[in-house]
Amino acid sequence: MSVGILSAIHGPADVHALDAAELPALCGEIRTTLVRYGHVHGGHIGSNLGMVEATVALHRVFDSPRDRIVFDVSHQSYVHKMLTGRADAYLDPAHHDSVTGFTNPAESAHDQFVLGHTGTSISLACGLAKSRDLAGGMDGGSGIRNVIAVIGDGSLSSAIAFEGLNNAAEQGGNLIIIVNDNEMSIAEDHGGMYGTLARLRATGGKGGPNLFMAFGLDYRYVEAGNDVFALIEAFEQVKDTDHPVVVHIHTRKGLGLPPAKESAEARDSGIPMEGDAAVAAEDSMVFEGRHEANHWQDPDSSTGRPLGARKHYGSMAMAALEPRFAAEPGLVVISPATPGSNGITRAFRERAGRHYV
Ligand SMILES: Cc1ncc(C[n+]2csc(CCOP(=O)(O)OP(=O)(O)O)c2C)c(N)n1
Repeated sequence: MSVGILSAIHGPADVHALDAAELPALCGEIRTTLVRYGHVHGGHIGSNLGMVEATVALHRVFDSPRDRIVFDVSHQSYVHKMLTGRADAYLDPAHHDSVTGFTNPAESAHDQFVLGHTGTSISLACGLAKSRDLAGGMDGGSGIRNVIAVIGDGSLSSAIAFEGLNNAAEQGGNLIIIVNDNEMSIAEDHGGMYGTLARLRATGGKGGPNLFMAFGLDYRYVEAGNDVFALIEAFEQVKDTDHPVVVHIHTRKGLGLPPAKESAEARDSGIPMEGDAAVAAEDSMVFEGRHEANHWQDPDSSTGRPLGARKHYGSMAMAALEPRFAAEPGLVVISPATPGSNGITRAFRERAGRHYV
């Protein structure tokens, strides 16, 4: 595979120095690298594949680490790591374990926090922006300029994300919130907020009610969230903003993986074929399934496919609970929006109905 551009990126300055015409090829190289890395190593590949162009555009427009990028969950930071001196960890199988799957300041000055919980990025970014502004603002003593929070639509429903949105407008000052809307959490999104997001997508960001404007925030919409040039233009417009602004980008999770039905990875992983969108969402799980191969136990008795240990245990637990639903109306299975990796299949979810949250 050709990775001539990526392997010459040792930091954001190298992304700045590229010819604009090279950026789509860089995105292509990153995508190929992610897919190969996923085969060998496992990881949250689907999330990262959807964020390739946005991450390249962020590092093209902004100047990390003076401009601070705070990822939510941080499971979509592999591309960021590739562009901040850690490309080798993804290019060379011998170095695959030299980085963690999440951001980590011990790894790089370009990583702000160690985290894995959903919903945290906006509040954390508010804190960074506040410390900047207390020290005299963008040109003050903190050394911090633009503060950028990246959050997925799935994570956006977290209570702490709402705290961050609520705080941001009153706090004021420079804060850029990138809402990476790929129409999926790890599995499908749930909750009343998602109809609002869907209407915003359907109307090119013009429809109402606008959740973000209701919080008192400025708002932009980018439909072409996998077009690196459209993203660069949008990010340039908000760079150095003097007030909080949401940039809502519409991206495609798992972009670059073969369609689910033909996907050998999906077949091998034991993930049920749930149609393109759902499988795209659970691509990360596809590859995690592969990663769990070391711990594989018995194959799924109905499909003969191997199951990861966690999924295996989860599906046994669901099989034991399901017959009890009829007699125990208050019995409920609760998942932190990670059904696939816990053996809670879509078919089970449908059969469980109100017994599944
Ligand atoms: C507090 C908490 N609950 C649940 C999870 C499990 N989890 C990890 S990522 C994620 C949502 C991912 O969706 P999104 O934020 O849209 O990001 P995407 O992967 O689609 O880019 C969830 C629910 C978690 N990490 N933390």
